[in-house]
Amino acid sequence: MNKESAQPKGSVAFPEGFGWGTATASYQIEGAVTAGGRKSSIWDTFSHTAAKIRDGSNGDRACDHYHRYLEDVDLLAGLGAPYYRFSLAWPRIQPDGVGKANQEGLDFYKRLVEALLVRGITPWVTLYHWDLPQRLQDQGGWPSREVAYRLADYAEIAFKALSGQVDHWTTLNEPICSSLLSYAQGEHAPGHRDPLEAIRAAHHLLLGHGLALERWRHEQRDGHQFGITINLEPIVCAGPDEADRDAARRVDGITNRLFLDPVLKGQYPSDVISDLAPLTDFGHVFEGDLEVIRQPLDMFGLNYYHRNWITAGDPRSDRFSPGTIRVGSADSVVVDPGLPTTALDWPIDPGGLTGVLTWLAETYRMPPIWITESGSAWNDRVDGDGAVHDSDRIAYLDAHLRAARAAIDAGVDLRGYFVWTSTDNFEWALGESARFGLIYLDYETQRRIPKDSYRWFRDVVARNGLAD
Ligand code: GCO
Repeated sequence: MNKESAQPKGSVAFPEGFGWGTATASYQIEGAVTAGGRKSSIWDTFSHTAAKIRDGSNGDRACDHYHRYLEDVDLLAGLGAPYYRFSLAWPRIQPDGVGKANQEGLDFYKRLVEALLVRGITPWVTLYHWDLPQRLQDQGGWPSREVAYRLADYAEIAFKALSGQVDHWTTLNEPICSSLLSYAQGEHAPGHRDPLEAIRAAHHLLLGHGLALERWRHEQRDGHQFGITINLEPIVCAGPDEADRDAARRVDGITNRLFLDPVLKGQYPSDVISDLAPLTDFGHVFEGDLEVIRQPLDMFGLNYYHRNWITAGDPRSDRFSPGTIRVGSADSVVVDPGLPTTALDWPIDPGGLTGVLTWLAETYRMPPIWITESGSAWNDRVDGDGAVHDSDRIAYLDAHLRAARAAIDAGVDLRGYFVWTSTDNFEWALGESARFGLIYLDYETQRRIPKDSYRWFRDVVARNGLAD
């Protein structure tokens, strides 16, 4: 982190009313996977499949937030951040993904929302953060168009139950993960390796987004705000040749523009359509779909972790990083930019955050932007004094907040910044082995220990900015 701490310092103030918060996702924190009528999601199935999760863990216990939500909400209140972003578990609300609501599931979220509101915290709901009811996967999952309509029904049920108290609603979290990573790269549930399934899944997720927004707008009252969260991995061309530039363009297309362009412009990028021509003629895109997908948005959620540096090359070479190569980009290579890294070997790249924010504002007609996730994993441990001294996380957040402020200075309409995440939780394919929280979790005892970064972020929120 030395390079980071060598960045220019000095106090930094954020605009008045800036939206500080933290973010979580249902399967990552709730545990209690059979409580209250919940049935299995694709993540239950996947995490119980041998060798899918790095440390062999699963989400059965996670943070046991389903039972301990009051303790968690008290910890959020102690942080003082005005927003809390969380997702609803579809298999709690509609255990088979279809039909009438499971009242017990809705009641849990009503209690949670109530607990947040009485502590002055604004709830920010994500409808779908990847826990598709298993029954819908058995019927084809996201490669099947039907599931988009099921999402719209679920969106309506959730909205009718909670919209009296919840103003902020986002449809999807990171559709690239629930399509390409899940159906082509095999890394996320359901763990398929079929590029065509993945491209169809991407479209049906986006269609589901549009259909859900239509339902919400129909029921809308004053004060409701609607959006989507997309994660962007800005691509840097890391080689001198035309072939390198083409590789970078292709990876950017499939990673970023495949999702942004339909949502913000109502079209698929023409270069991505031709890149994918050997695979599909996009016959799964029906007339009118793109108008449904491109809806007015009140807010755009950006999740940012780092850029990727790409050259042309043979993916079987030792520079190949399988996790980031996408459908239609097989002859491209991710290269190491030589930046300091987090415990997951992810580059620490705050400059990319300023860059992507300004690029978005210059390239698209953007609604107000919120950073709905930014954070880092470290090998945290409880020290002899009983505390968790996570100075690397503090330096990381400090650098990214300076980068966010630089984008505001450059004219970007950035309204908020949510740290990923409040408490250490089940990090998908990495299980319990990656700790992203401001609060340390002892999984065995379920004890929560606020880390140094928790107190640091509390002070940032209180002063609405960074100290010297
Ligand atoms: C994602 C998700 C989060 C992750 C976080 C850290 O980006 O994958 O939205 O659920 O836990 O990003 O990887």
